[in-house]
Amino acid sequence: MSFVSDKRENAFVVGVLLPGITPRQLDDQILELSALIDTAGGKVLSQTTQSRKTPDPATYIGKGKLTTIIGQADELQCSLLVFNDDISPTQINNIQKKAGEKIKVLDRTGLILDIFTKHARTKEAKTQVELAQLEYLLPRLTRQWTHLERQMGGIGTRAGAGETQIEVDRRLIRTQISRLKKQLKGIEKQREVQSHNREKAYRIALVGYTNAGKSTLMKRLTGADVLIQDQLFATLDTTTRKLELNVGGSVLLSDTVGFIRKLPHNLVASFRSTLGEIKNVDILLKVFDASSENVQEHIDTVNQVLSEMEMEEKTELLLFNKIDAIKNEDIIKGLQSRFNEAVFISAAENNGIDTLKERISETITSKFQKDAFHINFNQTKYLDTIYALTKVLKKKSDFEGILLEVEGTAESLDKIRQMLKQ
Ligand SMILES: Nc1nc2c(ncn2[C@@H]2O[C@H](COP(=O)(O)OP(=O)(O)OP(=O)(O)O)[C@@H](O)[C@H]2O)c(=O)[nH]1
Ligand SMILES: [Mg+2]
Repeated sequence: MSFVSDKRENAFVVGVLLPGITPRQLDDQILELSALIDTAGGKVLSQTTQSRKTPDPATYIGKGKLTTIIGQADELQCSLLVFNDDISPTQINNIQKKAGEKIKVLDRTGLILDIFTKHARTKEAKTQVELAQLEYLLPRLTRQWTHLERQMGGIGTRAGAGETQIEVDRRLIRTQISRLKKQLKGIEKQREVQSHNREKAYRIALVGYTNAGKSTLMKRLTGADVLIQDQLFATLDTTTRKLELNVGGSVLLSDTVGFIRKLPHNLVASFRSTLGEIKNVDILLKVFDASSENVQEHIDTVNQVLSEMEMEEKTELLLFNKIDAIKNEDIIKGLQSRFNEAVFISAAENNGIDTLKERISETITSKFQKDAFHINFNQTKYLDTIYALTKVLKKKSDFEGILLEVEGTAESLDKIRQMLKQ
């Protein structure tokens, strides 16, 4: 079920320049919205912007302007009118009334939800998206909307539980929402068990703006066969694989869903369990597309989402990817001087990957502390765990057992101390 039909639909894009953003920023946002429309399966035929102090309470954009836009969209045979912002259910309904039956009105969240629906593969992702969609739909359920969806199909009507649920009343949707929430809780519990099993490993997650090249890097570093696409939100599920690094102890790397500015709140909330898997990681590898003009905005967005998830305090390594796509050397130099701790790579062209691995190893081992353990002969069953958790520097046998000099994280050393006490 999705908002967008298989056939490319023509879209008309509407942006409003409100105080607090510059015309240039609005242009960037509209460019990104066009990429989202493209990913959803639409094609932008035209766009327009209006400068306003506040949105029109009834129709978001001015009423006169709206009439003009609808006329133009009609002429161009656009079946989609997409707003760059999130607009209220009442506003959408009012605009939809004016637009008539041939044009569907969609806001940014509706569009992103549509892409998530299209890309969800696993049961978990599907459940999360369905929940987000139902929450989005609930206040928007009107007779007109229902009617439209049946008439038109395609972008904007793939919505949640769509065909089957739209007709039923809100009470049923609420029941479905609580059922999905329960299911997700169950999945979360399962996850906790899994991550408990992974406790022995050092954990790293790739996070960053969508389309920055996280999955490409995941594949480059671990060989994992993850989906790589020049689309937004190609990855929805977290994939975790072993990363081979010579630091002593095992290291796991996770690839995750990308972030985007104005990420719908429903989605952040329902993707909490997916992202929950990376909540306990030791290092965040923050990946950004260095060839994008909006790199600073991407960094701000990612930091903001991470702080909403209370993960802003984690140890991090900043990565600028796609340096092969930068023609002007000064851009790299500029980034290097602003972010002198960052690593510059091209995941696609295998450039800078060895340096990256070294930096990851250094980051892990810089937190290592040294300790020595005497293992009695009746404790040799613990040796495997000690080798898994630490880097063994020296090993000496004596009459009573083995003396190991090791280094590892404070947590690992603590765990071994507890284990040996038993
Ligand atoms: N030029 C260039 N393109 C790259 C590089 N790394 C990735 N790409 C391209 O960027 C696009 C996105 O790559 P992905 O690895 O899917 O990006 P992602 O961050 O996982 O994206 P989402 O999962 O959609 O959030 C693909 O077309 C890749 O081929 C790079 O180093 N240089
Ligand atoms: Mg990806």
